[in-house]
Amino acid sequence: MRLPAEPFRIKVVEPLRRVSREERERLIREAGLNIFAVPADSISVDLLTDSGTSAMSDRQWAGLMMGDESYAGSRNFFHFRDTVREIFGYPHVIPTHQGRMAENLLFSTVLKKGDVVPNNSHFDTTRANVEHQGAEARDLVIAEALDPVRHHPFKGNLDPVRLDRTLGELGRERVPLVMITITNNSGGGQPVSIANVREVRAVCDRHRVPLFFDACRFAENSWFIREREPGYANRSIREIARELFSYGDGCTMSAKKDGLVNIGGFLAMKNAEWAERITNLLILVEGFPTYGGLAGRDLEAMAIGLEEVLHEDYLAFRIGQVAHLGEMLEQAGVPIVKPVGGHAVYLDARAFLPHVPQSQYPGQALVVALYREFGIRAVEVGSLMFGHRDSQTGEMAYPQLELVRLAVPRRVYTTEHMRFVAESVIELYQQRDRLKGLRITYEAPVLRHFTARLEELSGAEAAAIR
Ligand code: PLI
Repeated sequence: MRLPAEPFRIKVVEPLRRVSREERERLIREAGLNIFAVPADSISVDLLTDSGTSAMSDRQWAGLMMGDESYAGSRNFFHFRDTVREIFGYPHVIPTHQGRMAENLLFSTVLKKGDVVPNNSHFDTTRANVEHQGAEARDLVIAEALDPVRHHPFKGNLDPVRLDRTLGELGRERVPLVMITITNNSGGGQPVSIANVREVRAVCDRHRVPLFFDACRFAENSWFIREREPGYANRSIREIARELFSYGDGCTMSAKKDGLVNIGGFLAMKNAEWAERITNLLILVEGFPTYGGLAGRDLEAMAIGLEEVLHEDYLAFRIGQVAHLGEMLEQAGVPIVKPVGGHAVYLDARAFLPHVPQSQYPGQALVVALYREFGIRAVEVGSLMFGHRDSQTGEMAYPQLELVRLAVPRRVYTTEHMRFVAESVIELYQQRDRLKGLRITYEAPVLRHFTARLEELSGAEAAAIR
């Protein structure tokens, strides 16, 4: 694969501090082996998330200076609203400070206790916001998505047969809306095809249930449609996005991803009555409808970012950079989730560290070693994040996939940074036998991965815990 050169040149640089191995060893120990507690200026390449970590363009920075900070009717709101209408095609546009607030407003308005929301895979904040209303977040992704090495061009697809069955059983009284997450973050950043969206739409129509998108990475999803779906090779990314959204009734959006901004989000929809109720709630908890928890300048940066993310040179490099990282790892035999998704490469920690059982957090052990040895920050998406005690049996239950996500921020790192990451992971893979399992010494009752503290097991302890 030939990766195009970066389609930008660098005007401002942010120096990275050199941190010795001794200092990293001390910092990660003080952090209780939890990478969230390591200060960001002690990290060399930060692949914790692609959310809110984009580099803005010179046009976006210029847009900040054009911020109109009027309480009501800021000109930046109209620019933002018209941009969203043009790309997404939904008339009602409600700004929020980030994606989870859009989710919270939508679900607070349309869900009631006992409802069910089907989705290909809920992202964790989406799931938490559904459950916060006493409703069930039900994942209906296709079976291929659960096998890390199974190839499928659209591994994010929602299973229309299981959706039909769910809607048949529960009816529209219990399912106020269906969602599709593009790309499917929890499933490895995998895309959803237009054909699948059409099928899902048809099922929703049969049961008269609205369809919403979680649109965080819509441009990346549209790129994959052009690359992989028959009939789309000659369409522009903008046209594909417009068609995709035309099958839905609305969307939630964290613009911290494909809005190319550090903060921002929105809701957009067709239903005027829902929009009115959401707007009334927005005024109570977030802000006036023409700023929604943001400054005018943030709306301007978001309007410009939503346009820039559709540029084909940008997307060719973006998707290519992530694919290239995956390719370097795969060539060295490092086990990764395949095919590589849009925003991240996921290491398969179970295959990477077969000698560490899930009860000893192999994904987190990998995250700790990547930081200690090379200063790289990744995030565990496995037994630490999702492991829990089964309420019925009292036994520990672990997720099917034990992954480590290397999420690539947009327009931030160069090809050389990615080479450094690949070489580091490969070196770690060659020394994988030396890595030890971990044990939790502190955990919070919910979302424990953010604040948990852990320690490394000795060889004898590891054998005893198995
Ligand atoms: O972080 P927010 O509140 O702007 O957005 C929440 C959110 C919603 N849906 C999806 C698919 C996401 O990926 C998402 C946030 N993702 C984060 C923070 C990530 O690290 O992937």
